[in-house]
Amino acid sequence: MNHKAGFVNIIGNPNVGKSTLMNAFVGEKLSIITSKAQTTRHRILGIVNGDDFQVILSDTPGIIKPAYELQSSMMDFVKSAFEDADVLVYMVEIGETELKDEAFFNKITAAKIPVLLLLNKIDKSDQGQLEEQVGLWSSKVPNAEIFPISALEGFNVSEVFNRIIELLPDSPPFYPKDQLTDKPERFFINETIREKILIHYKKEIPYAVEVDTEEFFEEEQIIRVRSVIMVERETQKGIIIGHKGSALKRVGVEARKDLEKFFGKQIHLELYVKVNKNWRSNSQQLRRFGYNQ
Ligand code: GDP
Ligand code: K
Ligand code: MG
Repeated sequence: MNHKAGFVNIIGNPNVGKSTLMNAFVGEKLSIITSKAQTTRHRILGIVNGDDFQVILSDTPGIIKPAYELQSSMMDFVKSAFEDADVLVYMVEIGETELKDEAFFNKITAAKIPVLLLLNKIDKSDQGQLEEQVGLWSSKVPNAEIFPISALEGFNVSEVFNRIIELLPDSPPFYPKDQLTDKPERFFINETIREKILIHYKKEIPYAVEVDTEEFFEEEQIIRVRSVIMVERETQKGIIIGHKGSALKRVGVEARKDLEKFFGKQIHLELYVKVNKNWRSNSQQLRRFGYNQ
């Protein structure tokens, strides 16, 4: 039996549904998903194993023009996505007409590897709009195979996955077959907490926040976790904590529930908030949070 294995990189504008697709493929909630742009800050690997295949997917932050150092580091993750792929997945959503960055777009149309263009969120479109969009994208990216999909509802997702496997080279696996991702447990804890902050706080608060898990102790019955939520200013600290701690408590309760599902174990989650001025513009701090490769 031939074994196939390779790397698949998912790129596209913010909010088109890249993380939703990645999780649909992997079947676990690896990437956090919200309706806000810039939810995904890192490059995240998800690994899907079968008896005769291993697909290594990487979800990337949406393509944006960098305005501060955190954002340029996010775009370095996207650039690296062109360098090591066997298949490129370029995702657009219904109604969209262009990629935010022209240089990236030119890289896609000039790619030497197979490109699958996924037209996502077709659950929100009608037949006429769908046909018009397929026409538009097939002329814009002639080197791509186009798949209309709904990552959220799972429509056409397995067809795309099967096509990816067909396109992968014959190769032994790159990772152990029971491994799901390259990211450590602490990373998922940080991301889950950050997701709740993105959901519950408005305006600039989520973008000023970084989460760092300082302790992770796995015992027989329970996992004990302590994480710090870093903000840039005292006022933000007050907002995160909320009246009598109610806002922070809600973040903690919701994050704990998700983490208990993910780890399949009881979690004790301790959260506290700390002011760490200008972490977003400080290279040393960014490295510490895993942004600079
Ligand atoms: P990303 O920024 O490209 O990673 O996008 P996300 O996966 O975070 O999704 C952004 C938003 O689009 C979320 O609210 C998703 O629930 C939503 N979304 C993703 N896929 C679909 C889809 O197929 N249909 C619809 N209607 N919404 C979707
Ligand atoms: K998003
Ligand atoms: Mg994402």
